Amino acid sequence: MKSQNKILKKFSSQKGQIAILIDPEKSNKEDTLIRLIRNAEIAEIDYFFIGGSTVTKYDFEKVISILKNNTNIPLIIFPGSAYQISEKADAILYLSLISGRNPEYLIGQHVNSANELFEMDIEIMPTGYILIDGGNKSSVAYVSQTTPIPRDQTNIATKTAIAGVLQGKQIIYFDAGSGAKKTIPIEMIKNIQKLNVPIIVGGGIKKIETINEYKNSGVNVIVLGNHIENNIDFVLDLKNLNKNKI
Ligand code: 1GP
Repeated sequence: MKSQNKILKKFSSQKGQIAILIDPEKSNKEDTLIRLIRNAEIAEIDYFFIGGSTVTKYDFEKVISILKNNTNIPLIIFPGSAYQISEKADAILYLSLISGRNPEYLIGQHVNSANELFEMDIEIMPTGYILIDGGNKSSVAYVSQTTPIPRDQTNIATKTAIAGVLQGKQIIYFDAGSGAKKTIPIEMIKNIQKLNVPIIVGGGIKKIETINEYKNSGVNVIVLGNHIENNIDFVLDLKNLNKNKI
């Protein structure tokens, strides 16, 4: 466990930073990953997130090694389960699925990996992970057997985020789920600005326009997964945007 909060400080330092999410179950070919890395370096992407709901340990370790060996872009684990941990990453989002009521994703998986993670030289980032209904059933909702917060229930989402911060979470992640039809409502983000913790938003983001809206509403890190898996060259469109941070 690293004592200094290098990545957390970087999260807090700017709005509109970009993370590319790599799900090793879907993206595990070395040549494709190298192309993605090169595009990400050209576009000055801020982070790679790595993880998934149903990824195997083999694919997770293979992809994390390819990334570690080929880029200096910070590598952050977005774990789907207890075995998705590695010292090759710079940090891990230590997720508690606080929109759900499944103890396995609130504490169970954490206990399973606690000893190993404690010994690792990696930054631990306690994160309140809040699933919002994205208009379709997401794999994370299915795998975690939890119900996302309805997208018109801004009050519940806000109270959940507040409770998370009061419990000591240092980051709030609003996720509409990978491949969401509808992205996280801007209103929800505005309501949690007062908490003064970095905000991550993801799920279904495909447009520069949406990214700009999030940036202007105070989102620190905007996550893109599916859309980039389907179109690696979209990363290059993020170059100018990245130069324009507020
Ligand atoms: C999902 O927030 C991420 O957990 C990213 O979603 O794959 O839809 O971009 P997408």
